Amino acid sequence: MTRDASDHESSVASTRSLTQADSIAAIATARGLSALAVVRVSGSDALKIGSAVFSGSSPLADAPANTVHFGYVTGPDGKRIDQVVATLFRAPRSSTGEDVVEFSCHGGEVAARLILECLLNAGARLADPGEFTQRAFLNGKLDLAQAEAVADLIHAGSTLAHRISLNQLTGRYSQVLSTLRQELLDVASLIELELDFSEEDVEFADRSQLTALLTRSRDLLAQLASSYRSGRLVRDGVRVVIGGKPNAGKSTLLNAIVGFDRAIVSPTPGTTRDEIEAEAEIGGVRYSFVDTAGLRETGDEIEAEGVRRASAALDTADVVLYVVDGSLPVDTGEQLFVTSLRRRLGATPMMVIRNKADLSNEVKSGFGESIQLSATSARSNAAELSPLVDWLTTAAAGDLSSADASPIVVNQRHVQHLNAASRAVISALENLTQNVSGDLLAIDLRTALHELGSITGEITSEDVLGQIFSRFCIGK
Ligand SMILES: Nc1nc2c(ncn2[C@@H]2O[C@H](COP(=O)(O)OP(=O)(O)OP(=O)(O)O)[C@@H](O)[C@H]2O)c(=O)[nH]1
Ligand SMILES: [Mg+2]
Repeated sequence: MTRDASDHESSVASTRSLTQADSIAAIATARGLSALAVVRVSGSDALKIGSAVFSGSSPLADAPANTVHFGYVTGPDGKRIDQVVATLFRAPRSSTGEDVVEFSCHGGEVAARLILECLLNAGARLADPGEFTQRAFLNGKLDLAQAEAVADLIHAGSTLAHRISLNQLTGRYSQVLSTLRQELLDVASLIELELDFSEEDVEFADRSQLTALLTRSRDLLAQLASSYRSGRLVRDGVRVVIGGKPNAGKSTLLNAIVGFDRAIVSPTPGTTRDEIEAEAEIGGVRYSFVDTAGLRETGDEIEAEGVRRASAALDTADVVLYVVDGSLPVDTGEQLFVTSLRRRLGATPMMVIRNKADLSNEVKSGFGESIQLSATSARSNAAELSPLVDWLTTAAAGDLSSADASPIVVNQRHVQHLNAASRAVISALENLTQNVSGDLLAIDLRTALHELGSITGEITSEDVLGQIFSRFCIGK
């Protein structure tokens, strides 16, 4: 079991030597008008470089760790550039694990840029995207899953996406994975030990305990992998396509859900042509609602293109709301269409909305699962939408009430490794029941360990690291 440890050491050591020789600087805050901006420098010369540009009551380089200093950044010509507060951290107790100085200066387009120029003049190099976080990873401040959570946190577009990323950043997810990995590592070591003593026919690893552990691992891996559907929707937002025949009230429903008159509503069938999109956050999740052209055969070329797009939009939806005009007699052709649409969508959740309940509250069966409402009334009375909202929050994003209790996977890279680990564990279980030789079992366990280690970065390659950190912005 020493193989993955040495893999890790060699890959990390070579990456470290490539990237950590110099001190890096960047603006850490977004461009634009703001009260404050932050420029930071990290590396073995950070204090020397920070000191060279700073004039305060005492030199920064001599200051103790974790201290804050008021003063000025001055240019090479001695002229003051901005009034700043410099915060100083000493290795290893800093975000990157290196010496770090952070200058809080005034916001706007100029001050931060000039301070950065001063730091570069004083010997720092402009940081690559994500390089601060990459250094934190290489210095053991964060594992890879936590480092990825930093990018997700920054990109979070909804309250829940933010919370899931924060849970991942604070290490809850990594903890679950590393506990699992450690347990598998322990039994894998025993199996390998048995192989060393193969002539003596001994069993160090209790087979019933091993079966129990592998069964538990299989279930946990399956649970994590299956949380990805919800996780992805929470991270990227849920695309809800509203379809149905002309005049059913699709645009009225869109307006009611988002709370403003986004789409044109009219009694003329065929009003909506292009897709109309509007966003709303519901229950902490970001939804993008897409109103489409009413589905019908039409001789109008423009409307026909709208219908073609509407039909294509249904196939790219995460969730479909199919609106039926409930005030009209049941159209058996439409019932057949709804049945075939459900089949076509497969696992994509779909709900039939029987609209215009204010005109007729007759229950029309034959559409499968449905919700009756009045989109017109819902525009002024949000309570009318409650059954739809309740269904959406569970159907679309799954049961996320457990987001704090058990980790939700949001990263496709992780799912691939989780699925590969899961396959290896299932194979190990099969080998165990069939009593096959220990070396096959050892191979399965090693594979599972390798896959789990790839998520948290115990095992990694420069290519993977490069790919992950290039997603970051400069300064992070
Ligand atoms: N009484 C009543 N009328 C509604 C309701 N929902 C929509 N309508 C009316 O039905 C007509 C069509 O509504 P739209 O929202 O434009 O219908 P649509 O499905 O977007 O139609 P197309 O864009 O033509 O496909 C309008 O006159 C709406 O005011 C409802 O719940 N009750
Ligand atoms: Mg419309």
